[in-house]
Amino acid sequence: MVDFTLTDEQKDLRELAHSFAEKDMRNVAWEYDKDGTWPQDVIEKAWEVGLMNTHVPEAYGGAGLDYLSGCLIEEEFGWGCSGIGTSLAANGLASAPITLGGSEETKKKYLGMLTEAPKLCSFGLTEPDAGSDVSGMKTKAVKKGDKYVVSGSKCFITNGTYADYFTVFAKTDPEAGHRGISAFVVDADLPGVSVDKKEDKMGQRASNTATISFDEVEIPAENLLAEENKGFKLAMMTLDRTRPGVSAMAVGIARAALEYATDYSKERVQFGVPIAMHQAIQFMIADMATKVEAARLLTWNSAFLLDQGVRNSKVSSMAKRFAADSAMEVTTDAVQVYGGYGFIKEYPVEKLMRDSKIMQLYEGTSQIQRLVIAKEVLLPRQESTPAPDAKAQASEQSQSEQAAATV
Ligand code: COS
Repeated sequence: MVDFTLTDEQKDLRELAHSFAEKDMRNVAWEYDKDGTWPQDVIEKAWEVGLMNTHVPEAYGGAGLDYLSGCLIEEEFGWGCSGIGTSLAANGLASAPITLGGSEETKKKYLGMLTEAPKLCSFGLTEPDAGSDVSGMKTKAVKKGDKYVVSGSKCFITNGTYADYFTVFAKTDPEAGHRGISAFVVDADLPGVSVDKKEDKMGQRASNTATISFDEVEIPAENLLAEENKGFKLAMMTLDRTRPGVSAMAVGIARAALEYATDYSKERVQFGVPIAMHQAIQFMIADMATKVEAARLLTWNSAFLLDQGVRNSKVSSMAKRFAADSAMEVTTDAVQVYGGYGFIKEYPVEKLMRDSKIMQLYEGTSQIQRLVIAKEVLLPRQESTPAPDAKAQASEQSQSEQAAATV
């Protein structure tokens, strides 16, 4: 039996995240969205109050929070502004490969960097010709003595312009398909690293999305994460751990849209009564509320499994698929409830509709999630992937030792 009764600590954390989302995100969200401005001040405040890097283990200065707690925070980020929320959460994606596969030295240096100051890091997996098809990447890392030389280009990199370092996936054995990919930490200030392009996006405009190029960048061999040629698995294990957070952010967007639509339906009068009195609107509100609730339950379950040390690939993809698609549907319906006003920027729901589209695209499209789900249903994998984190910490076994053993 699953019991989702939140602990007092989790309730306090949710309250903290909600009040931050209300006071420091929502009230500036539309301004940042309009100009596509980088929310540096919000990032610094979030870092100060402890709402960033929450999964970094305590040993490296982080909060070492469980995944369910992380989802509580990310739902509030989605509710406040998912554009700013994505900027705040992106360190979690980029640092997970280090937590999972970094040596003790690497973890001390690069995880410690995030907790000592409001620094940022970015996850470099996607390339112009390799999005869903991770194995098709062209970026190469060639071993030369005690260094690797990295060359290639990564696109759609969240926080790319402002990152202090990148976790980069590159081919170390180009003939070996997914078994020839390795992962590295690359400092952003190394010669040969350049930020080429900041994207002008439809939604989540407060988040920074850039193309990063690596021109013969020399990195120390000890910046290799996990073992050589185990990078594909490291990427998949990372995404298993971060998709619950993305799902939670989608739940937050949908919840915000539901709240706006509900309030509006009680105020807007047509045919002599508030439109909430019309069954056509009631049925939409009922479906929207059901989707929010179902998406949250799947999301919490995907995090709960991780917190129990159970492999969550299938449920993680189910949560991401369902929550992202639900956010798109619920925000579209919210615009419908507002009628013509919903299409106008002066009203809040058009931003939510634009913001939710990316939820169906980043960290794996809804179609990729279905591929993962189908594979897991048709060919279930037997091995379990230990969740790092709270439990591993409790047993005082280093996360990387545990996880790297399975990468
Ligand atoms: N955990 C650990 N290992 C995993 C894993 C997981 N969740 N998923 C797959 N693997 C392993 C498999 O066990 C297999 O190992 P072997 O080499 O020992 O056989 C290997 O990885 C390849 O797995 P699989 O055959 O399932 O890979 P496919 O190429 O069929 O599918 C997809 C890979 C399409 C699912 C993958 O490329 C993917 O997730 N793409 C989307 C990437 C994405 O989300 N991009 C967004 C970037 S972040 S914004």
